[in-house]
Amino acid sequence: EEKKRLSYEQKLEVAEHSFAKKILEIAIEKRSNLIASADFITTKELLDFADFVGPHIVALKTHIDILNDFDADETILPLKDLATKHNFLLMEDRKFADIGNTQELQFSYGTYKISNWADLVTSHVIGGSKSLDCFMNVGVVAILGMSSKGTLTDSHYREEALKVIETHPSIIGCVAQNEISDQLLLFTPGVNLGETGDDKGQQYNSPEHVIKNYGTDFIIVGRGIYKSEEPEQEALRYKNEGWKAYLETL
Ligand code: BMP
Repeated sequence: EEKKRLSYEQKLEVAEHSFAKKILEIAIEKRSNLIASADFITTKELLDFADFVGPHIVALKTHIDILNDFDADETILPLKDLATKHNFLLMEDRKFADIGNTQELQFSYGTYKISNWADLVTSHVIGGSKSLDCFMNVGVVAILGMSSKGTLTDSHYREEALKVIETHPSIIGCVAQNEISDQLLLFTPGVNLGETGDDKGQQYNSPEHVIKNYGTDFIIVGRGIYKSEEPEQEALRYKNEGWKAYLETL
């Protein structure tokens, strides 16, 4: 059953976290609720893609550790320039899942120094509330439920995870495949217009399905866009589908 939802403007009025405000402002300005997942293994592909789809997205989601040729100067500096040029946020899909001390180290040190450049990071909440205190100057998107077949994020897990999520000030929203409260932003991956899944357990729904049935605020699309012949055109298509579905639920 479709239900009425709060508009991005209404969510912006009550948003407290600076990055929640930021992503809502970008959504309103660009009339987009699309996040492109840029799962590339070379910097050149990542940067070319970011430049092509940049005008149509609110955020670019990265798995920075899959790059074969990561280099802070060659990868991150131009990526940040593109984020500024096209006005999108950088969302690192690190899915932290450890104790606070280790997460703090993983967030700021090592090869990727995520805290230097990411606006948003994903994190499991399996380590409990205190483990999330290390994420400063960034918006945390908590993993509530996964899109893959057989995921362990069942209703009991999600109920307990929500207790952590709803009380932690660094968390701006959730990655999930179900409706959540209006106070949190809902990010939904597993979105594709042409496929129902892959042969590795991924499960897909359309933008319209997730936006109308779960109240998704931001759709996350990977292969649906970056594997297509014309990624820029395809990004525009997902953007338009996503925005149309959003308007229809107001
Ligand atoms: P694709 O659209 O190509 O299936 O990619 C989905 C992206 O979203 C991947 O980067 C994956 O890591 C991420 N993702 C997901 O698919 N399901 C989840 O539950 C959580 C994710 O972060």
